[in-house]
Amino acid sequence: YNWKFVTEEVDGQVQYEYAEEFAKRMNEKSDGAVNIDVYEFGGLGSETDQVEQLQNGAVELAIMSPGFTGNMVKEGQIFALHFLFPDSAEKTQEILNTSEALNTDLRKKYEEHSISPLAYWTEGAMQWTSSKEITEPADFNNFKMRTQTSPLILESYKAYNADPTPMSWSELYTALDRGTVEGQENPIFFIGDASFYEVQDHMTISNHNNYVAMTTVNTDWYNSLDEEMKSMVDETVKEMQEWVFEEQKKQNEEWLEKIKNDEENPTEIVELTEEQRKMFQEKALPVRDFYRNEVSTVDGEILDKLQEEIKSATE
Ligand code: 6CS
Repeated sequence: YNWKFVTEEVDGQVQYEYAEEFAKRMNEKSDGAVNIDVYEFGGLGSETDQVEQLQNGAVELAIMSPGFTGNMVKEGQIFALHFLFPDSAEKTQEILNTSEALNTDLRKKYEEHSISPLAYWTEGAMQWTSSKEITEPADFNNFKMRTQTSPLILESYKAYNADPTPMSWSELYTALDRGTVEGQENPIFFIGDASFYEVQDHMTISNHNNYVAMTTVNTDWYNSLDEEMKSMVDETVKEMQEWVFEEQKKQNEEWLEKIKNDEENPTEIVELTEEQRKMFQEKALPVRDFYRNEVSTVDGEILDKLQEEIKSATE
């Protein structure tokens, strides 16, 4: 077997390391029968190009961020809602692992487009970087914010009165450097490894959302695997959940220290107080109605179910 696995990140970053580890495990389990070529981001185009390659079977496996599929799989934009998941990363990951709303209902929605999400996992809490300090919603007034392409992400920043622009991360360093955009959101390891902090003066520890990535496979390809091979894939995907949680945690912690101590590229870091977070939360809450009424094709059923699951997991 020869399979292709594409990621949205480069060597050393969480998605790429995931794919390498996955490939290694599959090769060992199959006694060398499965060989997976892992592709870094860039070689096969933008994040959106990669979605198409998975859909048409040019690649069998992909790590995909729901933030780039929102124009197609509307319900997947659920991950763009700020302050939806618990603050605890562990709790959030537990919900991502067990949620029926996500692993059954949302999966079906993706499968209508030949994408099977086999797992959802966090790459860490998202923070803001910016050219000026951001500690309250008013700081976002007319602020040029880079986002991924899903409409609900743009809507979430419009709720703070910001001026969001979608773009691929491959263009983001230059855009921040030139001031085409003034800020962006990402987990800390990515802010560090992609060097965004070098061209930004401020980082706000906002924990306004978790970065969720999906391990996806082409649906027809997956369904054509024999039972033994399918189980091997499923089992490896499952094992990787714990592995990647530790990997993102390690990378996020290490990069926070590196950013703090990089004297050549000083970054002003502020952590929002609970009161400040509440101000953002208030502005973000109506976006859930937008999801229910304008985005969802099933009257917000998946959101309602997920909210119930979150409630019982945190009670
Ligand atoms: O900001 C982005 O678009 C990129 N961020 C991460 C953490 N992974 C890949 C993604 O394309």
